[in-house]
Amino acid sequence: MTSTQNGDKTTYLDALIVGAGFSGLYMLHRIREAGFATRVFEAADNVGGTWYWNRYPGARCDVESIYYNYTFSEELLDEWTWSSKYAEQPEILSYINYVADKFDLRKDIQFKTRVQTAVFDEKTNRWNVQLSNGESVSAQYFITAVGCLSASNVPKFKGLEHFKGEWYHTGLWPHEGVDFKGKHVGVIGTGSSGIQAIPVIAQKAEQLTVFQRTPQYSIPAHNEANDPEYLKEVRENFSDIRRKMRQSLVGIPISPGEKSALEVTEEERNKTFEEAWKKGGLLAFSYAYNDLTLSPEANETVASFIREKIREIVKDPETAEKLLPDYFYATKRPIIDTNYFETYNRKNVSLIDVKKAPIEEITADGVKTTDKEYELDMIVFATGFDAMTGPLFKMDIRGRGGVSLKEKWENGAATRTYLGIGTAGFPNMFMLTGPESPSVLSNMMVSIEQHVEWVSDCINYMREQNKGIIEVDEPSEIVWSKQCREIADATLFTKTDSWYMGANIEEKARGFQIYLGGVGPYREICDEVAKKGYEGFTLKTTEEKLGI
Ligand code: FAD
Ligand code: N01
Repeated sequence: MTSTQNGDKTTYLDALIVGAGFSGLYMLHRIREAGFATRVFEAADNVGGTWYWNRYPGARCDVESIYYNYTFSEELLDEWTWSSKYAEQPEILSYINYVADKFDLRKDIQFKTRVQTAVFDEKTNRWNVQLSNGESVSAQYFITAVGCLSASNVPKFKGLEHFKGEWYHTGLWPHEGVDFKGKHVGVIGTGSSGIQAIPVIAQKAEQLTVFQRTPQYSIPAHNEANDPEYLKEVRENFSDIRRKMRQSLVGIPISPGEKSALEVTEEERNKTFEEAWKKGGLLAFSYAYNDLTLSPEANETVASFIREKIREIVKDPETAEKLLPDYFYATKRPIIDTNYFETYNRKNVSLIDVKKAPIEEITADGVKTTDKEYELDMIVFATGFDAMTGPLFKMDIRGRGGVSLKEKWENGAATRTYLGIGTAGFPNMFMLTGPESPSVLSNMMVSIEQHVEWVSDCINYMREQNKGIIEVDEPSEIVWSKQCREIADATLFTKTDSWYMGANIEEKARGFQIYLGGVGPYREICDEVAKKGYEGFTLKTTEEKLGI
């Protein structure tokens, strides 16, 4: 509903959703079906989120496609066929577009519109939202579906503005593509994005120079076309597969090994690791034993095995040495690749260690480290994202008393949520895959569907109970945040500088913001909270709150 008063155009909604990626689209479908007046606002000019923005060469998922899709609609599962084990970005984006059309979602999405500010009005108990096009929206519920990895990070290198060539960030890739033919290209960053892009760029560029700060463990993806017989079997058994995904630790229907890496002989361990290397995949190594992310000694067994593989693949011993990682395996996201280490055997590829000789500045002609200047026609920043809190802090979100989320969380240093879904002082605000939920340490499709379903059930419950306001109780978030930290501190995750820790952004506070207890146990906790009438939250009618 839109009303105009004194020339101000305000749209009135039951629920406003920010973002049209996997989360926002399903959220829209779910609550619109339940009869709520809902609208999505999206900065891009189309649907897709991650898969709209990240169009760099080689981009694909690292969770098998058969698990990396929506599971809420049997019809949709039957209609869509993934061509390969790990679908490429264009195929995933086509899938998202297909979903948007199938469920007629576009009519309730406003594209090219950024949510800039969202302020909770304590008089009306509604969110007043300002959009980048100057329009205003008043909504009862404010739902962020902004993603954990949607705020691209180009480090503040001195001199970038003087660079004469072209430069790109993997997460803001041009739609028309980039022609590397005959070019001297520099790639800065060797995380998942860099490792996917480097082998593809190397095949096209005249010369590729990789600027590596932290060497990475990466294992072969062994991507392949999906066998129709296998897909038939998956379809026939999907109810069972879905149940296992939901009950699992990371949203993929397999369980970690039951033994410690240290309780078997070196020979047995190497046999297991050799099989994992041949099989490939995200969990092949981390799930081989039960203590690889808990015990430094156990972790070292897998780390040294992968280092040995790198030495075997990379022919030049000096380059191989530079590529050897030394942090705890899997405490940065494990990476699966197609010919990554092999790429360093190409004559047109060179590797620069920028931990040893850091980048000083970007010059008009290229990249200057403390050692020398490298002349380049193009620079690709594969430098990642201001993750988790980044996309939330890009909006000015203000709760009770005008306090901003950024202030409340002390710029991330004191992030506090209850279940990663809500935070005290911000009534009727839900964060899909928010900080302190399993989010990025799971198959995100499982976590997204679980959050969307929990939030829509909650909003339905509120309507049934004639309640208008739901707000996290402060003690609940204190306990939840403490529990998140304790679980993380018992692992090796917090012993490594990673984007999970906020360590990739200079000015960002360090802190682990992911619930590591597993998606299965997490779902049970959330279900229990709902069953007990949303225990840990306070629910009120708007009249109660207004004191009428
Ligand atoms: P996003 O897809 O990030 O969508 C958020 C949307 O919100 C964006 O379109 C953004 O433009 C919009 N937005 C943000 N702020 C505003 C604002 N203020 N106003 C308006 N719009 C706004 N996860 C996996 O589980 N498996 C994988 O294999 C996998 N592969 C990945 C590969 C890449 C290259 C990247 C970057 C991430 C990958 N992820 C993967 C994580 C991925 O982000 C999630 O799986 C999923 O796509 C997130 O969906 P989302 O809708 O929650 O967020
Ligand atoms: O980003 P990253 P990403 N100078 O932060 C380096 C998902 N994803 O886009 O490690 C020099 O991992 C930085 O070095 P260091 C997935 O969840 C999935 O690759 O900080 N270097 C690092 O090497 C993933 O984890 C897929 O020392 C600098 C790199 O840039 C997440 O998105 C594909 C630097 C950034 O790596 C992010 O991945 C892609 C500087 N100033 C993404 N600043 C799949 O395969 C940063 N770096 C599914």
